[in-house]
Amino acid sequence: MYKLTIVFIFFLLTACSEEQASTTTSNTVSIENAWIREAPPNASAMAGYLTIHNKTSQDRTLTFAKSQTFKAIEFHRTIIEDGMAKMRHQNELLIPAGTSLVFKPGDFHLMMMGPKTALHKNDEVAITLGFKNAGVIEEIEITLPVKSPR
Ligand SMILES: [Cu+2]
Repeated sequence: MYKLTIVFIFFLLTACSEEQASTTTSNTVSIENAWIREAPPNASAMAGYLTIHNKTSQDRTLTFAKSQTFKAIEFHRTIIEDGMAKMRHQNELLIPAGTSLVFKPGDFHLMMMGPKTALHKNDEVAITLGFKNAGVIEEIEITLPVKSPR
């Protein structure tokens, strides 16, 4: 029931915020600036970015992401090692109370693997994020538009 309420609020917000940057708010975390980097139609993976705000007084841990549109979604971080950019898999990501976690090019990103359909600019992809707090998993659904980087 709790999850259903969150999803419902999200749809209400998106329905009337065409002009604004899309922001998903629940009574736990809020998400903004979510987007997927446009890639060639045959790309085996795509990168997704977003900002997660945890304005609550309790820590949250991002534990999974999933989507019907991709075979799997992992959390990665790009790091520079010996002058080379490498991607490190992150099992889960802690978002301490009162802080934000930013996924951006050259840093944390959603590694969205195995797109099941060719995605083009302006397509929208629904994904579900799972957050853990004191052993309870909360799922939040968001949509990410496909964009070309500025
Ligand atoms: Cu990656």
